[in-house]
Amino acid sequence: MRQSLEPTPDPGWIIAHEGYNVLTENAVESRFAFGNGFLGMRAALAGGRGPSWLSWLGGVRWRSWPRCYVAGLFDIPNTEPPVPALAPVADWSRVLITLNGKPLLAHEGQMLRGIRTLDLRRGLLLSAWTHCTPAGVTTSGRGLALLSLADRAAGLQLLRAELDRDGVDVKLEATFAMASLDVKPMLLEQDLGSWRTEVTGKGVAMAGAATLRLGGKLREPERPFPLLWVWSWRSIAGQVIELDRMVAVARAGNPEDDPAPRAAAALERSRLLGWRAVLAAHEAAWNARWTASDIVIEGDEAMQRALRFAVYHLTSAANPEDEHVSIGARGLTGDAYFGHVFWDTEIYLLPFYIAVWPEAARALLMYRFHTLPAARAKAAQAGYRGALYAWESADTGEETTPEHVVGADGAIVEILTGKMEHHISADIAYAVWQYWRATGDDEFFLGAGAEILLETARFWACRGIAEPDGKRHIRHVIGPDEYHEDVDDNAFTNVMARWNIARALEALELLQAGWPERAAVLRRKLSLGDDELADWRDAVARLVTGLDPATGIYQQFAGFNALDPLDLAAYAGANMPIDVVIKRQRTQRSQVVKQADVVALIALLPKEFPGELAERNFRYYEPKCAHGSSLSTSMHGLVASRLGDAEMALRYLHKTAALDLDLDPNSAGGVRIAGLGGMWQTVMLGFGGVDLMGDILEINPKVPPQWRSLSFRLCWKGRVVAIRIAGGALQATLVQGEAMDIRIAGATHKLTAGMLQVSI
Ligand code: IFM
Repeated sequence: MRQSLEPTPDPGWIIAHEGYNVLTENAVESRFAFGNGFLGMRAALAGGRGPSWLSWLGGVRWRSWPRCYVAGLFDIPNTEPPVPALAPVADWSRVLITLNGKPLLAHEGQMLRGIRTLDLRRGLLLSAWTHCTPAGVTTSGRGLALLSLADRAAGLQLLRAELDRDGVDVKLEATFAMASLDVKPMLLEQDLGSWRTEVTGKGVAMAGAATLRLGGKLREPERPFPLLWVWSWRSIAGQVIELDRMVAVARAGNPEDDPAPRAAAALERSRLLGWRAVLAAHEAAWNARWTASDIVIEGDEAMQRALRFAVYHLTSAANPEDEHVSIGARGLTGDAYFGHVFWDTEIYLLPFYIAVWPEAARALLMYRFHTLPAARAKAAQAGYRGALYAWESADTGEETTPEHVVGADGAIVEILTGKMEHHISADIAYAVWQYWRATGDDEFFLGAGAEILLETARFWACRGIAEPDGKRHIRHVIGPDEYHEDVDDNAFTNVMARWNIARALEALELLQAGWPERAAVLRRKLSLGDDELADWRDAVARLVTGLDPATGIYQQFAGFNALDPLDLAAYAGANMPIDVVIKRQRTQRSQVVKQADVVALIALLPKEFPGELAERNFRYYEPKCAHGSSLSTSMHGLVASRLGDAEMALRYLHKTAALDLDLDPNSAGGVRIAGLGGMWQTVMLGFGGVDLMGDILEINPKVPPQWRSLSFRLCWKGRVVAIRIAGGALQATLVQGEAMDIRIAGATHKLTAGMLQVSI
């Protein structure tokens, strides 16, 4: 049993943090968060007093923020402006220990050892501590917490501790600490509680069970209140204290649905199994995920661990069983962005799921299908046809971007992204196409994907208006570079829009050829006539792209080249974002890019940048980018690696890895999951050279010379293929599925049972 609470011995699977620092604790809690796509928890110390704040000159900010989130449980809290936000539920892992009437608190007395460990291999948060109180009583112990990947409703907490002396009056309370005042209690029984969100009327139920053993003997708890267990006893030195707690959670989407019976049934499942079997099933589920998704790098230990950290959080964030939720910008690890879903999911995360967990990718795309009606409504409201997805989306798909926020100087700042950042529609279409290409999931395409492609294409054709210059323009948008608002003909937006329309036309042709009846039904459903298709073709031909044929440079948006040049290198030492350093207005007047924009386009549509074009545009825009978003460095790393600039690519890769591993204060609001997905892309799609968009699986590796080998698995149209790149050769093994074609470094091979080795 002791083994269960000890980390996997291989350091390649371990992220550990020793000590407690009030300034970085909130970032540690995000970094060590754990989850299963339905539930997510921040890694606050179980023995703490709960949320705590740190005062600073401008007010207060939180230092510890224990939170348990349930995917899709959105309410509209009493905030200004009122936008839907994930409603946190009870922190079911809180433990309060009192020794001779005094609470045992980490920051009082002396913490002789306090270490939190993320066991990536097993999906566990582990802790170990030795603490001496001001009265000189030493306690030591270990903890384990998990949210089960085998049964997403279930959580488990184990605590093992001992005191160094006899005769101390000990009280241990295992509590369910409520996090949100905005939820109304509906039911409180001994082991079961149920609540409803105030405004949206969604339900959540939590059931709990706790046992305590002293020296191996079960003790009966007092139950003074539902979901509270209290034990009191007099200590014996070295006597082992064992607390086992199980929790089960269920969500209900509407007031008619009662989640309580489901939570109770889930708890019963865990109880029947017992904690060892719950733990074993969870570890087996993680093992299966790692078999599918582990990437092994020989020659770069730090990157090996960082990459596993990324895969750990990506795995913790998704739920293939729920197609009505998606992944917010911080997963279920923090409050930043209120749990809202951005383009981050389709552009930064989806390639990972498509390649190693297609079921999760499908569920995420189905979320976009279920929110298509809201996207149609948003387009219609703005005067367009087709589907304009919400820039920030929650449960219904309606636009949830706050219309304004209060800036650091107290002034109101209008937020225009919800009104203008339209490229989201093309980003979703891109993900749909990529998923279909890589999986061959025709059922998804026929039932959902094609409709998304057609409706987004319809939006773009309507959005790109013909003007007297004979071209079609997309005006009044914001591209990925959000420093420049309300611009015309943003190259990223326009080229993605054109690509979206072209793929919709191609999809329709494929549908008509392969499934003529389904194509006819869909066209009837969407009232898609020949005239409209002709207009789409015209849009493909006439949409402005921003490419200057004389220079081979895509102008980021109309007028970008006329802005003031800015020497970013002169601000290299500043530890604030450039728009704070030079202020908003000067930023808007300058040729400074917030995050990969044209560079993101090179990454997503490399075929639009043949020959020298990719290199030329990358070298032009890379020095202009201030990386004011965590989404930026990975795209630069991806493009640099494809261009063969391994040194620069590695630099960007390590920068991306540092986002959450170096305890950047911005991690406090949750891990930057898009950065983690981007890291995976730099390695797999960049250095590994995997192309998920082709007609057959294509691999053009460019592994940096520092790495002795790179090995991974990926799914392709129902097969599983294992790849190892080392010593100038690529080995491909068909692990599962039928023989297939594979293109390696430009040459096509047949991959059958057994191993294929190709010199590269
Ligand atoms: O989607 C991003 C956006 O591109 C930059 N600001 C943060 C958002 C959420 O991560």
